[in-house]
Amino acid sequence: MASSRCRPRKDRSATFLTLVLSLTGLFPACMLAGPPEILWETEIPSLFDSRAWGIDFTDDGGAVVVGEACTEDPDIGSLLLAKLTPQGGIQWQRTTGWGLFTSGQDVLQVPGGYIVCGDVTTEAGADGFVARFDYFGQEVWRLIIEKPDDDALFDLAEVPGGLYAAAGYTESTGAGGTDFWLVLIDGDGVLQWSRTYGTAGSEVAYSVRPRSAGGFALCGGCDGNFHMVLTDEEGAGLLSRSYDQGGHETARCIIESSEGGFLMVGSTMEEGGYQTDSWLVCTDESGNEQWNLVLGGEGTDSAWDAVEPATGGFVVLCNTMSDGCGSYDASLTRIDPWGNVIWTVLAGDSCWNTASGLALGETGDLVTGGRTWNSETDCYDTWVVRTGPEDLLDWP
Ligand SMILES: [Ca+2]
Ligand SMILES: [Ca+2]
Ligand SMILES: [Ca+2]
Ligand SMILES: [Ca+2]
Repeated sequence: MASSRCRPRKDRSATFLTLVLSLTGLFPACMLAGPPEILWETEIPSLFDSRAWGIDFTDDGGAVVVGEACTEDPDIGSLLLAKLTPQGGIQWQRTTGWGLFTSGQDVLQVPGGYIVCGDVTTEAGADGFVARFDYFGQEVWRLIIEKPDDDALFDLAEVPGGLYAAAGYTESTGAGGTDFWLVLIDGDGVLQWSRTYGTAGSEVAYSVRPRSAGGFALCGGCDGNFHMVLTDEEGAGLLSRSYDQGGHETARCIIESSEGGFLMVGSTMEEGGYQTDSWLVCTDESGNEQWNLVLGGEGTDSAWDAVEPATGGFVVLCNTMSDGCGSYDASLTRIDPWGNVIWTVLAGDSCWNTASGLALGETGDLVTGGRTWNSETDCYDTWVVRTGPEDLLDWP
């Protein structure tokens, strides 16, 4: 790897501003926070390009990542599943596949193992799948949902009652073009129901979460705008809304905040432009916009995932070419519930470093998964970065 690593940037000016605002009563004390330290980075080497798409903490304090590992032929590849120890050591890694190319998009730790979703490409096109693996990464079952045209499942969420929801897009059924696609399965991989949401235009869902009021919240892109769908418990659509920043917008992640509204994060690109910025939209529980925020600089920026720490507000995972050590770096940006930036931590070296999955541990640790350029082997390796909890005590 390149030797010139830079240290995570501590944004003391933002911390100081937060402190001043807090002392003047404009901020609740819980929003006093400094950036976390990066505890470790792990590169999982592979013969050809590999990457993580999704990540979760495990009950032993380690992490599980899922993604894909290519072969010499970039059209042939396997699902990559790897387990890391709490210290970042590679406990095991497995590749498995059921077609020409199997891509793992998201992973959840569940009792006794892991649930994964993604897509399998065969000569006939792409199909969405959900699969279960045991604690050591051996397949327990798989559900490949065969439909005639292209379909994929990008995000997984645990649903009360031992059920799992997966969301993505389908070209095979629905209102035309691609539509949001939501499936509900039980812990044995039995499909409970499958629903689509869309118009004659092109809708792709990237994220799903169960709502505290019951039912589901989905987000993604629709004809160049952020798009949100809220459903009831049976998946019947309740609300469908788009959010436009005037250019081409795609939402990658939706989370419900403890206050009852939703945060969507993704990217926006000016009409006729070629570089994106990260874009965040926060709504109330009915999808009415409360605030929105563009994050980014001169280079390309995009937001991929978000979590809500126990102290409220959000941590957003972005990839940025505007800041950091060179090419892409991954950034974690702490946002308060009103859309103010509190701190940013950057991870990466002078080469390409991007992350697409973010998970929050019980003690406030963060872990991200993506890919990093390995200049010795000239290929992308799977890359995992873990931080400690944010700094709630150490003030300048
Ligand atoms: Ca298909
Ligand atoms: Ca459609
Ligand atoms: Ca737009
Ligand atoms: Ca970099």
